[in-house]
Amino acid sequence: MSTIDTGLDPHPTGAAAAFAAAHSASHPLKLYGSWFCPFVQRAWIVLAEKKIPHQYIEINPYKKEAGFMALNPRGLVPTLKKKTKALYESTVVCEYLDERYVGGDEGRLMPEEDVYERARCRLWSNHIVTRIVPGFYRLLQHTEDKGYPIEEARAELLKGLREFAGEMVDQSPDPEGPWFLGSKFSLVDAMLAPWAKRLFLIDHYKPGGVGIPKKGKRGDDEAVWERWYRWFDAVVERESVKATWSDEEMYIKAYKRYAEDKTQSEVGQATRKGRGLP
Ligand SMILES: N[C@@H](CCC(=O)N[C@@H](CS)C(=O)NCC(=O)O)C(=O)O
Repeated sequence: MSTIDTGLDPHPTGAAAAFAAAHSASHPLKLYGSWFCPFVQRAWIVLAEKKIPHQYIEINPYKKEAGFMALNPRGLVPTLKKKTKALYESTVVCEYLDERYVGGDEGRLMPEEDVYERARCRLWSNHIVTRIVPGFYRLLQHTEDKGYPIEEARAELLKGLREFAGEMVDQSPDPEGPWFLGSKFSLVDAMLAPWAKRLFLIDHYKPGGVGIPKKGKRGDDEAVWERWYRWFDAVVERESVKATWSDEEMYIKAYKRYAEDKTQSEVGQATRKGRGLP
């Protein structure tokens, strides 16, 4: 059997190693995760934002060990376990953690009073899940032998990012930001942060990189891309995002299998086959 995915480095490094170590003692609330996984980082960010006591358990989800499959028949991380109950799917896990635990400086990460604003947050989380994240993998996994040019994959990702930034310009209660909801960090920010942090991998591995147009060369989109960078600069500096991040070179190593399109991960296979992500 190929070890391309199962042979990944087994532990977080850098700040994420310290965060994992600080949450290694046994606790009834357990997060099963993998240091390299952006879906896990979503849940990790919410745990950090809300200062939720928990136990972090690092696993390799590609090994499909029986004990893990019994918790999550999909065999994916993040998987959350609370006493005898389990939950999975990062968006579901994050909403659960936000609703169940009140703590942290920010309080709830979804708007509480305004039902429309809450629905709008779900709409743009859906945009991240169905547009930006698939676009990220399609560009990162692009190779010369694909039946479409890299420009097509790049345009798809840029469109998703531009629409997200455009929404912040047009609709945010405070268009200055920096967050999706203006001055308040929300679940929408946590949903996208892990891929924002990983955009550098596309610049590292793919000719032309992400390709966000340079200042002064953005035509009608100048304000939109300015807003994108205001959000991006804030998100990569957010304490919860930095605390759940390993050493940069470890991601470069771990994502080589995506860049060469050799991963057997479910995300990688779905991207290759043009199917929806797991
Ligand atoms: N839709 C899932 C996706 C989770 C996911 O794909 N996690 C990856 C790691 S980044 C995984 O567990 N992969 C195992 C596999 O592909 O076999 C979520 O949002 O939680």
